[in-house]
Amino acid sequence: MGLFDFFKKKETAPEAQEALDKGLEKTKEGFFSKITKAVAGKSSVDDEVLDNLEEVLVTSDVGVTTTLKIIKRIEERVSKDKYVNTSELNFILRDEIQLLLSENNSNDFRQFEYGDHKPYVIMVVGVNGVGKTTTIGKLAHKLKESGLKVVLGAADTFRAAAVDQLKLWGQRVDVRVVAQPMGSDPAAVAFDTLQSAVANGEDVVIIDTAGRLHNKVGLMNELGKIKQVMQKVVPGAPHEILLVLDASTGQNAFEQCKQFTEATDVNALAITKLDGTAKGGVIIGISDQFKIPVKYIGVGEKIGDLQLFDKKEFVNSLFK
Ligand SMILES: Nc1nc2c(ncn2[C@@H]2O[C@H](COP(=O)(O)OP(=O)(O)O)[C@@H](O)[C@H]2O)c(=O)[nH]1
Ligand SMILES: [Mg+2]
Repeated sequence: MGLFDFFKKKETAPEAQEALDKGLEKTKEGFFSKITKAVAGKSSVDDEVLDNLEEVLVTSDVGVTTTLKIIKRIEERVSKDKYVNTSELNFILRDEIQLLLSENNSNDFRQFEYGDHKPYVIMVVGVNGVGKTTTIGKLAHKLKESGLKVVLGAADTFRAAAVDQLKLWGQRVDVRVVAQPMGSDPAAVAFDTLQSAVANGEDVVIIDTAGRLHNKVGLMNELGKIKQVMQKVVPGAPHEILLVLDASTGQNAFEQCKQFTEATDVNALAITKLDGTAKGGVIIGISDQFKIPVKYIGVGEKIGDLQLFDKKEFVNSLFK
């Protein structure tokens, strides 16, 4: 089985769709009841309806810029025929959100080619508590299930608990973890991990980092140094810089995305904790504003609660 073939499996798995629907429950409830209220008693899409809709999108954490874009498109679309009913408006809104998402990053994870890189190196970044280590554990599990040899590097050496937590995930999913004592140089851990991955012929390396957002220059230096040593061992590494964002933080997630994309070459996003929040709309705004593909979504704390982000499924689920 090729790299990342587990994607294909997911497409047909009804339990994945179920988990997504369940994970988005809170977002959907908020979204829907608000839309229903926004258009209650109206038989046409007038300025008031559009204003209400705008408010719904903004309060669903889609973000102001993206909301205005969506409203403008709906305005243009209904300008000819203002007499659309609620279900038609729902359809138009769904359609526009889907279009917007597909314009922003046409690359669905399925289409990415990983086969040329061995080991394929993923550096995971993001502020404390967003779900980096958990996402790494879940991802390692999926990759291992699909027959790949995976190794994890505990380069979040800032807190002892962080190293232990990764080791625990390593035990749970039965993958090797390279670690040094707390306070060690994160770059040295990354170096060791890559070197041993090459020696062992492992397929995927995932490096956990502390990603402390002390200040931009500090972050840039820290991540830059890790990248540099990686390249000494595996030219072109890291192939993926995965920024993890916690959906439940809403607008803070936008700010973190801004800071991290300025500090390093983030080329993939994971949005976690969609299950616990009504702020799932952040995915729409972040995709639109940063044009970085959302690859993974976290819909729970369990080992199986990581999914590939599928725009169409996501929007369908949101409007179900
Ligand atoms: N409900 C839920 N909790 C999550 C998800 N991802 C991570 N968490 C929880 O978020 C907390 C912080 O996660 P952790 O991986 O330690 O974050 P890190 O500091 O970025 O490494 C933990 O309690 C995780 O169980 C998710 O998708 N859904
Ligand atoms: Mg961690």
